[in-house]
Amino acid sequence: MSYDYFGKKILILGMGLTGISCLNFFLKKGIKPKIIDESKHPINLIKIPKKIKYSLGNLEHQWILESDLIIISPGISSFRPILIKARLLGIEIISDIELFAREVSFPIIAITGTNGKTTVATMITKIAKESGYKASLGGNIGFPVLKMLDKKTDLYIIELSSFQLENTFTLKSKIAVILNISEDHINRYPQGFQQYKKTKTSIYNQAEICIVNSNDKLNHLVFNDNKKWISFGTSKSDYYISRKNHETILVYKSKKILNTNEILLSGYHNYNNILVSIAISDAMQFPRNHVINTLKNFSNLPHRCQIIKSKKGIVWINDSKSTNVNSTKVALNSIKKTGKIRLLLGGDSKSANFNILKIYFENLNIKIYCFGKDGIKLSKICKKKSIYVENLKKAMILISKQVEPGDTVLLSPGCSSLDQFSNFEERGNLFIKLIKEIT
Ligand code: UMA
Repeated sequence: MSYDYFGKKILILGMGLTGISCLNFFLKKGIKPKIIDESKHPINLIKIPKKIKYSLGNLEHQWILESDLIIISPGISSFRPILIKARLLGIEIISDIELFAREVSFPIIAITGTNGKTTVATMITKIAKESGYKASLGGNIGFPVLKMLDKKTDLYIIELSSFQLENTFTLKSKIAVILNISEDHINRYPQGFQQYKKTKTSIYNQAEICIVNSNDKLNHLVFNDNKKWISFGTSKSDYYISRKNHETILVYKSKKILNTNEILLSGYHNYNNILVSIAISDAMQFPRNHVINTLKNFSNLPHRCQIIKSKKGIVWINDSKSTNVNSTKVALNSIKKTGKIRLLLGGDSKSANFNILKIYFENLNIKIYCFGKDGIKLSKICKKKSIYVENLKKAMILISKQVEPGDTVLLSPGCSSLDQFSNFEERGNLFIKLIKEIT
């Protein structure tokens, strides 16, 4: 079905990455939408051509109720009263994903989940390219889906957040995957976790092949409709992880696929990401040898438990992407524990409860270097193993004097970087630079 937007009053909400991609999409079709942003000084204002009417500072605008079609950016809640009112008046509100879904003719692999989406989407893109596809990767990963329409492509891999799924109705993916669902973004959903979960599972609505995590309790789904369902997770699933005799093996229907000793990534969450990537690849009939080779050599994405150096028996790991306490927990669970762990923890803790780390600190052979805005507070979680240092640089100078063969130096701050850096990338890059200077 081809959609005709001519003659419609179109309004875009949000001037971020999504809003600008939607604007360009319509401009290429010779259509001039209006655009609203609640910020008085959105950074993308310079990207708005003179001929486009825009309004800043307030969403409560008459334009909303006068529109035929509204494209909403994912950062804006669909449950805002004015948008509920617009819907009641019959005004269509859709996401950029919906616009994209209406345009594409090549297969789509759609991936969502609370954690791991970027890793799996990146793995699949690599495998698809190795297998000869001109694969494009976009979505929540930071590259709006509409921009993918400008690329020469024969396969789309899209990472989707629940926000993006909220106003998406006709996405017909070849494969839809939910990696996992745990509590997140609950403040955005008036009916709480169940509503978040339902939004996520809408990814399956019109998919051909659905890949489900057997550990997620998705009781409201009907599994015997005319779709193909593939499961992973528990030992009763099609794909699962088996741990026997100190070995961790990825298995498909009782047949061994891969021993985790053969891969660069570590940690149970990563084995799960690899397992799902194999399930997607099999469903796409990517050649197994390309799949296994790519996954064996896949190392962590920048700033995510990324091994920067392993020399003289010392491993240096950059997990600067860790901006909440749970991600530090995952990092501590995933690293190999040979000698002492030297953990760099700190920044702005956003008032989170760090006490869940206490038990880890007490049981591990660890020294914690706490820095930044909340460094002093964090050093009190396990006083006898912690030290407060003003900033990352000073902490690294201290570590350079104390580190010994067998140790792992882990930057997994568990905090926002904004107290001392512009973003987590800048924090990670400084860590990498300091490693080079020290070693
Ligand atoms: N704005 C309003 N009112 C609001 C919220 C935002 O007017 O209530 C305006 C802001 O002033 C700003 C613009 O909207 O000018 C920003 O729009 P946006 O927040 O939707 O962000 P985009 O730049 O369009 O980026 C979005 C995703 N952001 C969010 O979902 C918050 C990006 O995911 C995504 O990469 C991008 O589209 C391309 O698809 C980021 C994200 O944080 C990485 N995602 C969340 C997550 O991963 O947890 C869901």
